[in-house]
Amino acid sequence: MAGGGEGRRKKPNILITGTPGTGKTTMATALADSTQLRHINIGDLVREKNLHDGWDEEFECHVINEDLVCDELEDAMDEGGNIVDYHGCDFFPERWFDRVVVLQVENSVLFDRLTKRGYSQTKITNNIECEIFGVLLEEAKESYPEQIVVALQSNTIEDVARNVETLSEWVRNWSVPLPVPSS
Ligand code: DAT
Repeated sequence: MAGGGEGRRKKPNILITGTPGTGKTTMATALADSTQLRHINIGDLVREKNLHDGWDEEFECHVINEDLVCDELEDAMDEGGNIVDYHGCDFFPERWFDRVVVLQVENSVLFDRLTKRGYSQTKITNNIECEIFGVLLEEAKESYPEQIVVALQSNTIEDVARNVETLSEWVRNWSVPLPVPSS
């Protein structure tokens, strides 16, 4: 379907993106609790439903099959009420999302989180470079209207609480967007 889905949904769809380790899953889980929206962790979905083309030895992750993921999500996204959590954002249809949240953290915090996760040195370096260069924020701004993209810091637990509160408020105030009038 080429557009128009945003006119049908009764609840908003939110994308939470950012470099691995910035706290997407932590925040998406808390936000889903607070709003009763559905949390969709794309990494888990890809593993559970085999929506990938094998394992990438260099990057130590599954090679996600973007078409299969989008097909899998289409109905839920049309319906609305989803919090999608993934470290990439340029392959989802633009019309799916009402808000795109890019989480950011300080480098030293990210280093500690990824080290605790047991990532290899190469993977840690790749991810810290991704964070330093603001790759996900850039990708989000290129893929979605700038007014729906918001960058939020997530260094501390207090940050999570504040961000969840702000976004829950936004969800409460969200109303179905008016259809764009045809000329
Ligand atoms: P992501 O889903 O972006 O890969 P995560 O939610 O799994 O990240 O979080 C990675 C680790 O960091 C995990 O142990 C929980 C912790 N964490 C996440 N956000 C945090 C925050 N704002 N303050 C403190 N710890 C946080």
